[in-house]
Amino acid sequence: MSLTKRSTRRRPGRSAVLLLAVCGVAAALTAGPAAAAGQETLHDLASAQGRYFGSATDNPELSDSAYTDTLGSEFGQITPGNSMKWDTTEPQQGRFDFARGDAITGFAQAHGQTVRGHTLVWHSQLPGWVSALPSAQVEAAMVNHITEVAGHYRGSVAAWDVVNEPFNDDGTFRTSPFYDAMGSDYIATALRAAHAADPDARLYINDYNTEGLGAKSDAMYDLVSGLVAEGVPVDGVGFQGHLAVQYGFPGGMRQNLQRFADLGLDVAVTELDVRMQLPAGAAGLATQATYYRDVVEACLGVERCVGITVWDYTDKYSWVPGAFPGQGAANLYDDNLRPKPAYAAVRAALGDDGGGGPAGPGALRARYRSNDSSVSDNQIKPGLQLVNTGGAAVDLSGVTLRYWFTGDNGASSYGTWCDWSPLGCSTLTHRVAAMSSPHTGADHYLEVGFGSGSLAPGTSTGEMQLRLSKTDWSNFDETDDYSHGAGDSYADAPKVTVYVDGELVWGLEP
Ligand code: 9MR
Repeated sequence: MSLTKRSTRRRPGRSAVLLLAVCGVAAALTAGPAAAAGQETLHDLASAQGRYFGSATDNPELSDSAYTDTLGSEFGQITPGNSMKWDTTEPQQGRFDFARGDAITGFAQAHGQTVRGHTLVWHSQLPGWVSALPSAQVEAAMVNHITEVAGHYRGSVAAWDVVNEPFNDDGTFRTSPFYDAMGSDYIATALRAAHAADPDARLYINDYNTEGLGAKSDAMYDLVSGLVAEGVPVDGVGFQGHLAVQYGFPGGMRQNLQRFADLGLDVAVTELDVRMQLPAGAAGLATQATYYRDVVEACLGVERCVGITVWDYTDKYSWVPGAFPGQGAANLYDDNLRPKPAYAAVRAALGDDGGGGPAGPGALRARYRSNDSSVSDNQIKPGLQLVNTGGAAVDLSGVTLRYWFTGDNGASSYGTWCDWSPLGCSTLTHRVAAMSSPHTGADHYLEVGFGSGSLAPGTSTGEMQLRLSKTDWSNFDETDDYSHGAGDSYADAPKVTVYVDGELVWGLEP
């Protein structure tokens, strides 16, 4: 993205962003007009819903200008992945080094972003001298660390993860030099020290595997309920959101966030990523997109959910492959900084209506619902919509959509029908084509085209009710079909692909 574009993009002023970050309520923004030619950013979309949308980053990445172009424009909040941790900021007792953290806050200030400080008290990335301290000296060292670090960043960090990862997965307290020296009281002591050092920062406790209802989130709930009751300065709970498609989506995430909000606390998704086994296939990326969408929806469903931070926005700089060998592809953008289906899913969940979006093929997306009452009869009935999310009309004459399925046994020739379309079925073309190299879930596709016409900016074709069968009317098993979904209401469908003049512009082929 060019500097010119960046400087004209819609961005609330720093004070507005800060206000949002600290208020924890959905507030309407009085932002300037969207850049005429620029698509709204993730943060623009989130801001319109009273939230921020942020990304982690790290110092080595700041020399990658393609990376920083997007970091500085698409996101309204950043979190240093490493550079405010104890081993960086106080590698030797009493010797503080803020150079790397300052580079992050400097970047944020230059780009009108807020910063979540991460993290003051954590069992990991702790220099050896802390673990070697006699127990009686740990509290003073911890308070001094918090006082110096939070004091240094006063005014440039909007929120702190004061205590990170205090729990084991079973909900018991994790041992650490702090817990060993002070028991669980170290948490209240740390929060009080942080509040004294920076009374304006929002103070969080942050953990992973607490996104859904369960033993660990119950433990967090009990902890913060007690802190609130005692008047300890805690403002929010961070839910890291390191998810994996192979482990399922956390159960009851919205309800879980809501119960913390009901204590009068802010909640935030602080480190979102969704990993999978490599190599990433279309199915994994499509599932991943639904996880990102569901996290956004959970946050938007809770008024006190102040924002979402992804744990870096690109696979290029993900921590996942290093920590989980054989896994990765966890982020919104791929290794080449190209948006993945999850990016479109997040945009849609944030309410992107395409206003001010770019003209042209990149603005098209397919939506789908199943119109089938039976997945095992002799007809397949996809309902499709084509949406132009952009700011200019799209000529439909070169546009096609593909719905991918398996023919199963029986005839290899097909009949296709359009049962209804507000465009008029006579304006649609449809046919079934066989794939030269079948893939899992697909050996044929239904191709839908438009003889002519154009799709105005921000509009949809409306529902196109399609139907197909084999000429021998033998049955299908649709359950394993690539594009098939069970949903009976329209949703963005990255497994229904869209082409302009034969070039893929939306979705992933099988
Ligand atoms: O992203 C961080 C990575 O670069 C470090 O190597 C790693 C070391 O533990 O920490 C990563 O960030 C972690 C965060 O600070 C706390 N939650 C889990 C994150 C992923 O490990």
